[in-house]
Amino acid sequence: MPFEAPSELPSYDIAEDYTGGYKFAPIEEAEVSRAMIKRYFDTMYDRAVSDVVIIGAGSAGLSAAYHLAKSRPSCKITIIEANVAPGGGAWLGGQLMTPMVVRKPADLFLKEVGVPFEDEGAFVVVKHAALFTSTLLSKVLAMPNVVMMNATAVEDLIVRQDSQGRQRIGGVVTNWTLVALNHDTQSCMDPNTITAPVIISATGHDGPMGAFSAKRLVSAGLLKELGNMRGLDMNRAEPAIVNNTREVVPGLILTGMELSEHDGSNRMGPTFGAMMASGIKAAKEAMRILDT
Ligand code: AHZ
Repeated sequence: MPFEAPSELPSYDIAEDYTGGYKFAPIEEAEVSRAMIKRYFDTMYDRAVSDVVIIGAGSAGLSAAYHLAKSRPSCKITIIEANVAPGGGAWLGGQLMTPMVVRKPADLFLKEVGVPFEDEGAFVVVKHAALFTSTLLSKVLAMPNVVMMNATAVEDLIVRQDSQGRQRIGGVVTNWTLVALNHDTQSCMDPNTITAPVIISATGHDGPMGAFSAKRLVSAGLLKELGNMRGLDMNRAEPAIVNNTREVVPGLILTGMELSEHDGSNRMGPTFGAMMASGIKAAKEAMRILDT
C-alpha cells in the first residue's frame, strides 16, 4: 500500500518525560524519506540556475559566502563542497593543534561573526579553530539565500564563448563525490550542471581535490601553466593572497590558497586572516561582476 501524506496535519501534544515514559509523535518511514527527498531535489531544481556558485567550504569559501549573503540577501548563493564535513582545513590550526591564529586587521571579521579570541597585539588567537568554523558555518547556513550541497564535487567548469570569441566560465559541472572518485572503476557516470554568472573557486592548495579550478584552467587551455605555491613566508603570503584575489578568467574568481597555486605566491602556513579577507574580497568582486 503506497504511503499517502495526510491531507490535514494532526497536532501532537506530547510532553517530554525522562522518568521512563518518553514517547515520540508517531511516524511512517516514508514520511522521513519524503521529507528529505522533496526538499533536497526541490533545492537542486531551484539551484540549477544560481547567481553565484562557491566551490569549496573552507575558511576562504565560507568567508566569501558570509559576506556575499549578508550584503546581497536576494542573491542565490550555492556552495558545493566535496567533503561530507564542510570546513576544509579550518577545524584545526597548525600541526593539528587546536588554537587558530588570525593577524590583525582580520580580527574585525571574527568580531562581526561573533567568534571570541585572545588579543596578542599584532594578532589574535581563537581558542579552537573549530569554534571559528562552526560559528561561521552556522551563520552562513542560517541565511535564507544560501544553499550548501556537501558530499558533492565540482568535476568541471562550463566554458562559454561570447560573440567576440572570448571564453567565459558560465557554471559548474557536479557529481556526488563518491561517484567522482569512482570514474576509474565504472563506465561513464555522467554529471549534472549548475549555471551561474559568477563562480568563486576556493578549493585550497593542490591535493587530492585541491586547486581544482586553477588546474582545470590549465588543462582547458585557459591558463598556460600553474604558478605553483611557493615556500612559506607569512609576511609576503597574506597580503599577496588578499590583494590578488580577483576574477582570473571572465566569470571565475579565485580565493584562498587556490590562488597561490594559480599565481605562484607564497604559503602562509597556520595563520588564517588572509583566508577571511580574501573571501571578503572575492565576495566584493562577485558583486562588482553582478552589477556590470
Ligand atoms: O573539500 C575541499 C575543502 O573543504 C573543497 N574542495 C576541493 N576541491 C573541490 C571540488 N569540488 C568541491 N572539486 C572542493 N569542493 O574545498 C575546500 C578547500 O578548503 P581549504 O581549507 O583546503 O582551503 P582554503 O583556501 O579555504 O584555506 C586554506 C587554509 C590554509 S592552507 C595553508 C598552508 O598550507 O600554508 N595555510 C592556510 C591558512
